[in-house]
Amino acid sequence: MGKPLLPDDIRHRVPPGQYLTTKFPVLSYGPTPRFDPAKWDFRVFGLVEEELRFTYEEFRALPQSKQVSDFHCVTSWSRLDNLWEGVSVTELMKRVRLKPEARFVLAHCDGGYTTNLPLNEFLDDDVILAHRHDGRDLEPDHGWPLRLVVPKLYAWKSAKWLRALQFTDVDCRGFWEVRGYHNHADPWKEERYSFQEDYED
Ligand SMILES: Nc1nc2c(c(=O)[nH]1)N[C@H]1C(S)=C(S)[C@@H](COP(=O)(O)O)O[C@H]1N2
Ligand SMILES: [Mo]
Repeated sequence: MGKPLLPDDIRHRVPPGQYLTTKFPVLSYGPTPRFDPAKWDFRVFGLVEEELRFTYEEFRALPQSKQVSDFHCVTSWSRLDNLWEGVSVTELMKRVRLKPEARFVLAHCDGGYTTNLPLNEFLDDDVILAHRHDGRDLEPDHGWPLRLVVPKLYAWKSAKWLRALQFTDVDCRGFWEVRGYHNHADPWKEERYSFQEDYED
């Protein structure tokens, strides 16, 4: 038996090689870090005129917004219409003065996970630093208290337990990007593996 056909408007939102789920699987390398609000901070450093450091309270006091977006994991599940709440990157960047040489961002997480993005894609208006998903605080396994959400790229770029953003002039590959995953990760181009990079412009 074939798979039931999806309505066109939904089908066009599912990248090649992906199937839909309404579950929210947990994909983590390593254990879920413990969260201590007294010790937690969020930092912005690297190619900025002034480094920033927010305590948990300060970060939570920043203006909030909501985004609805789709989430595509390279292991081939996609979850549509996720409601994310938190601080949009647009809002955060009102407080950051980038040096002109800044061209890339490296996200740093509790536990040592990292992932890299080109600056222009990080600055996209759907990128958000989220603490809530579908109307609830994030579960610890899904990145509580803060995760990056980058809807247009495979979900390994959506760093959980985010603690810092580093702006750089050279591209520094992150945790999965040095372990065989594609540096860019566009699900519509199926940029899954680093060996594919050799065949691209
Ligand atoms: N810090 C951290 N962030 C991470 C990961 C991780 O292992 N550690 N896994 C990534 C991968 S591979 C995916 S698919 C998504 C999964 O998010 P979820 O577990 O909330 O579904 O988180 C990404 N962010
Ligand atoms: Mo993933």
